[in-house]
Amino acid sequence: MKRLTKKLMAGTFAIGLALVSATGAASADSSEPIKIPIKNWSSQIVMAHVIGGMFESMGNNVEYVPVDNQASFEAVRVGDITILQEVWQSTMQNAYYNAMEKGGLIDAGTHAAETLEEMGVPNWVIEQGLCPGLPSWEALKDCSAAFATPDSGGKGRWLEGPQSWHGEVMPNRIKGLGLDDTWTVKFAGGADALWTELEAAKKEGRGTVIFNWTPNFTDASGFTFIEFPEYYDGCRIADGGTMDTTGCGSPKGWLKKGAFWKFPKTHPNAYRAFSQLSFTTPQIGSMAALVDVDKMTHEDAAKKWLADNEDVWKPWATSVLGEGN
Ligand code: TMO
Repeated sequence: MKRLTKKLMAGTFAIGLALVSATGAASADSSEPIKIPIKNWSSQIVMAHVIGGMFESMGNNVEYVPVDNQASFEAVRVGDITILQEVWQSTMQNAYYNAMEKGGLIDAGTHAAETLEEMGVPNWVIEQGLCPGLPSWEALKDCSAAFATPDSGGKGRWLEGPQSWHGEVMPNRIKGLGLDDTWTVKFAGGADALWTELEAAKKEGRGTVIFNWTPNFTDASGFTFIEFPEYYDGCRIADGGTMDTTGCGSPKGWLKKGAFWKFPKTHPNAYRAFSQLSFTTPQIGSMAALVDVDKMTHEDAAKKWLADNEDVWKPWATSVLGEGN
């Protein structure tokens, strides 16, 4: 009996070895959960569950960790979360590179999608002539009255995202452009408040200027970003700029991934898949649309997205060392 068990065990071990060499993996992933951050906009949350589903298909354990956007860069640096799946250049490059400089955060590659995070208007604001001259920012000098709200003290209102995304970038922008006599910035409590405002303004037939971004579900529904003076590195006050330069617009930027530096060691297979993963603008827009247009839960949206897009993500999950890596 003992002999038989030993033989069986030896056989199992041999099969295990064969599997390992067939996939080319030097070692198996730890069973410790991969900790994936949950923030407060739709594509980020759906993508968290898409990536989590991919990891689970590979036999990994995952845990979802709600985290404040700015705090997430320190959290990943010290390993409280394992990955960052959406690092947007305009709102997050400083936190990203600061954490990297301190040590503990590594660059895990760049998505195919180009990004823009900028103030803008739904297309019908332009079509109805509520601010002639848009999308040039100079048009704002003469149309603020059409964008006043009960909370704006008679000025035109920009509805910015939550302050945890952008800090003082937009209030500084208004001052830098000399628009602060006629325009003011209010911060939304969350992304949903931006979409609620879009619907309310349309119903009431009034103008609205909101913060928005691409990739997003609004790529398909008609949204125009305002064209500000061109961005360059250092133009913003937080980056060493002055009142003369901080009127610059947002960069047409990158969308990066990041990881805790130990992730490639503890979970070599999951890390390899994550480093290869790259989403396009329509792919990320569709993740957001499943929630914000189709009103699915984030979890169901991710399940549907994974089922509809196996040809996109399965190659990353089954990739082996030496193939495109
Ligand atoms: C960080 N965001 C994409 C919501 O601007």
